[in-house]
Amino acid sequence: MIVKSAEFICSNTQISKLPPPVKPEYAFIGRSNVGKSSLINMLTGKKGLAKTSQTPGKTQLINHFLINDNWYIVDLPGYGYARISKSKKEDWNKFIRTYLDKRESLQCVMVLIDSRLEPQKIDLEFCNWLGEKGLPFALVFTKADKQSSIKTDQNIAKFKKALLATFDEVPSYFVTSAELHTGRDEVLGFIAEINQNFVVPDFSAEFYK
Ligand SMILES: Nc1nc2c(ncn2[C@@H]2O[C@H](COP(=O)(O)OP(=O)(O)OP(=O)(O)O)[C@@H](O)[C@H]2O)c(=O)[nH]1
Ligand SMILES: [Mg+2]
Repeated sequence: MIVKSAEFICSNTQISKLPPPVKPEYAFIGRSNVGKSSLINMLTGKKGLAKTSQTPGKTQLINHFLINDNWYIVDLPGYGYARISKSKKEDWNKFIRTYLDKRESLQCVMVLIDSRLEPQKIDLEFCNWLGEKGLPFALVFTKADKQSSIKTDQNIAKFKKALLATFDEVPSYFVTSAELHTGRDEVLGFIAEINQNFVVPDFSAEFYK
């Protein structure tokens, strides 16, 4: 897929203020600082599109970006950020989980996993929650430039094995580096294929007012 245009549309805390669900949408989610915003910038080829930061907790809202006037990338706040208060964490849970569970046009949740780490409980729990809700997801291993490909492969193998404790099969997965542009064609190709089969879902026009 060639990305001809990528534009910021809106930031939201309210689900009813999101754009009407008439275009296919892909949510990028993962632990705080895993590289969600960097990956979005790499995929779109626009450096400053999504705000990145060395400080975890940068992205706080549901951010919609329209690609090629045809589909949405959604940048979400990270989970598992230790320094936010308990009540804020609960807010995160409610708000993001409601978005993921209810968004009619959401085609696939792109779950970002830090390729440098052994399987983390919080990531596995999140995948299991997606599985329970029947939400399609793919794994995107990030920051692959930070260690040898052998180490990356070992961590991916461990993650797959851990998932197989609760899933019958491993979902699609991608190895990426925002730094080296690794995995760009693969992730965009995956999305392009799903976009081809998109049918505008039933939704309440009253709700999105
Ligand atoms: N070397 C390397 N660094 C990366 C890569 N992706 C992200 N980073 C760095 O990791 C840090 C966090 O990146 P962000 O893209 O802001 O992460 P995020 O997941 O959006 O973070 P929050 O919005 O705070 O949850 C930044 O310092 C990035 O430069 C990568 O592929 N390679
Ligand atoms: Mg971010």
